[in-house]
Amino acid sequence: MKKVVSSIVLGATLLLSSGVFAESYITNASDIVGAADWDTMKTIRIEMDEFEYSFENLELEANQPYKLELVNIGEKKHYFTAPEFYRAIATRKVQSNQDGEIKAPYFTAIELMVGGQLDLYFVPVTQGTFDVFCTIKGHKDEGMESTITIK
Ligand SMILES: [Cu+2]
Repeated sequence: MKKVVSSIVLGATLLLSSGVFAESYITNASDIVGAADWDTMKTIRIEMDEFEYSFENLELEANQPYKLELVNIGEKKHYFTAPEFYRAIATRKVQSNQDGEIKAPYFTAIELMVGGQLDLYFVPVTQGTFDVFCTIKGHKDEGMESTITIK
């Protein structure tokens, strides 16, 4: 009997977590990315340093294609961690001009080495204000957090 109960609990947990997963990011991202007019893309350079991002609140327009150039101009590694934001956008790719590109349905964090640059290509979809912060120990406490608003 105990085994049956735990199977039911496990099944429910799997169902629940897969449902949450499906709702937690833009599932038709490739359609949105494909329909976007990338000739109208706006490029925004974001610099990361000790211990801040080069914006306090970044305002983006929904349905407007963007390239965020994430650049680490500091002397330490930094993260662009923004789990809610990445789930609110249709991601096209993350590209390094030197090393290639990564295509994924969404990201949760992007890490920049000292002197590194990665470009995030995406279309904002879900309106709201989302936190971005550095997950390296102590950096957020030093002030390395900002917000991104999709209007
Ligand atoms: Cu940092």
